[in-house]
Amino acid sequence: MMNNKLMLKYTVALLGFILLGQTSQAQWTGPKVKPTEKKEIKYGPLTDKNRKDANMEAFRNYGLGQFIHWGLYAIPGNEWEGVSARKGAAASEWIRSWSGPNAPKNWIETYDNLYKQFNPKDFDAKRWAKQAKDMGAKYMIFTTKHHDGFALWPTKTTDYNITKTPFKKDVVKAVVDAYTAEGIDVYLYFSVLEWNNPDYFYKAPKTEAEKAKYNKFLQYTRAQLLELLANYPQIKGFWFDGTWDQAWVQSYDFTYNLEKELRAKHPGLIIGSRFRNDEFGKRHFDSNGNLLGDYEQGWERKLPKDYSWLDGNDWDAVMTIPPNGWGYMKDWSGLYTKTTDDLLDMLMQSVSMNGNFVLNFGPDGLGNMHPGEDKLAKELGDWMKVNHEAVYGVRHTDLPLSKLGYYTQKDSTTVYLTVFNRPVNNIARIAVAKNAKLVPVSAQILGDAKALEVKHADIGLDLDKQTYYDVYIPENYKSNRAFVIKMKMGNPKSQSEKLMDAKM
Ligand code: FHN
Repeated sequence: MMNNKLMLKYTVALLGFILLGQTSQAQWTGPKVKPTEKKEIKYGPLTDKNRKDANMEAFRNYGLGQFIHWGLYAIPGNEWEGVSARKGAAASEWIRSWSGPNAPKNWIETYDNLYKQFNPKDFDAKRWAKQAKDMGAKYMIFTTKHHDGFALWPTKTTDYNITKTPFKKDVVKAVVDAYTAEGIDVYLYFSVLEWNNPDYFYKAPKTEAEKAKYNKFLQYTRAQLLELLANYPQIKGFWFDGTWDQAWVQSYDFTYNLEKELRAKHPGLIIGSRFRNDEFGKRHFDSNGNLLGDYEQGWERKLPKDYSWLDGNDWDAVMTIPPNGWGYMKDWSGLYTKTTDDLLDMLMQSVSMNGNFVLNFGPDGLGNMHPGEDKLAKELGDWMKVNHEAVYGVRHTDLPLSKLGYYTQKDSTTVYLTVFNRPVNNIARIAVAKNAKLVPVSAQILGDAKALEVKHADIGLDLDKQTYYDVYIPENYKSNRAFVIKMKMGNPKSQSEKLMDAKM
C-alpha cells in the first residue's frame, strides 16, 4: 500500500522523471535524433519495422480508434464530497495521488476501499460498442488495470479485482465480446506500475531481499498478462503503460523474454513501443534508434508536425477531450474541451501522416459516457458517415503540403484533400511537381455527386518547380465543417509552357 509519504516521494520522483525525460521526449518535438555511433544491442527489437502481416496491415488502415479509461477512479470523477481534485491530482485517473490542502482526510484509504461500492448499474458494453461503431472507430483500447492496480477482470493473481465488488461480473470480457461483435478490434491497456502493490519498486531493487520481492512482482505481472491472453483470445494487442520506473527499465532481460513469450503465445500480437527498453535503458527506440515494438506509442496528447518526424514508423496518437484527464471527470466547466472540429483536424493530421487517431472516453462510475463525449461521438460519426473513405486505409501523399487542409491517398489515382480552411475565392489550388506524371483531372466533394471544374493554372512563378491545378468549389456549396475534395489523378492534358526564368 502506498502511504501519503511514499506517494509524495513518488510524485517528486515523477517530476524528476519528467524533467530528466525532457531529453528523451525531444524525440516527440522534432525529427528523430539519430545516434551517431552504432551499438551492439542484445535486447533490441523483436519484430521487423512495418510488419506486413494481416494484423499490422489492419492496424495501418484503422484511421480512427477509441480509448476507454474505466476503473475505480470513475466513482469520484475527479472530485470528492463536492471538492474538486483538479488542483490536487495530476489527472482524473490519478486521483488516488490527490495531495495538498484540499485532499480529503485519509484519502488513500478511502480510495482503496472504493471497490466495495463499484456497481455500475448502467454498464452496457454493447451500448458502448454500438456508439463506437457509429462514431467510425475501427479499434478500441480498454483499461484492464490502471496504476491503482485494480483489475477489471476476475484475475487469480490478486483479490483486488472485479469479483470483489458488488458488480462481480467480468467487465473485460463484456467489453471484448461486445466490440469484437461490432467488428471493432480490441487492444488491452495494461499498466505495469501499481501504486498499491507492496512488491512494486520504483528504483531498481538493490539487496537480495528487494530483488526477491521485485521478482515476485515481475512474475505476478507475467501471470496477469498470460491470463489476459488466455481469457480474451480475440484481442489484437496490448497497450502498455507505466513502464518508466527504473526497476522495470533495469529488468530488460525479463521484459525482452516476456515480450517473446507473449508473442509466441499469441501469434500476430501487436505491442507498442512503450512496453520495454534495451539494455542501455533506451525506451521506445533502442540505442541505435530502432523502434522497440510494432508501432510508435509516444504520441500522447501531441501530434507530429511533419511526416519526416515519424521516420516511416507505424504510429497512433491518443488524445483526451479535456486538456488532460483520461478517467471520468464529472465537471468540465472552466476547461477547454476539444470540439468536433478540433478532433477532425487532429484525425486528418494523423491519417495524412500514416497514423491513427485514438480519442479517449472516460465513462462514469455507473457506466455512462460523459454527455460531452456522447455529443462528440455523434458529430464525429455524422462526419465519418460521409467522409470515411478519406480516413480508412489511406496513406501519406508526397504532394506539396496544402494550406487548405490535409491530403490522404487511397491509391496512385485517388487523392483526397480534406479542407479545413475554405479558400475565400472558392478555388482549391493543388500544387504538383512540374514534371508530375499524375495530376488532378477530375474532382468531386464527398457526399455530393456533382463534378467540379478542374483547370490547369500555370501561374508562372519564376524558378518554380511546381505547377498548379485549380479545383472550383461551387459558391453555393454550403459547409459548416471540414469537407473532402476527392480527386482522380491522371496524365496531364496540358504541358506547362517553358517560360524563360528571370535573369537576375
Ligand atoms: O499515467 C498514465 C495516464 O494516467 C494515462 O493512462 C495515459 C494514457 O496514455 N498514460 C499515462 C501517462 O502517460
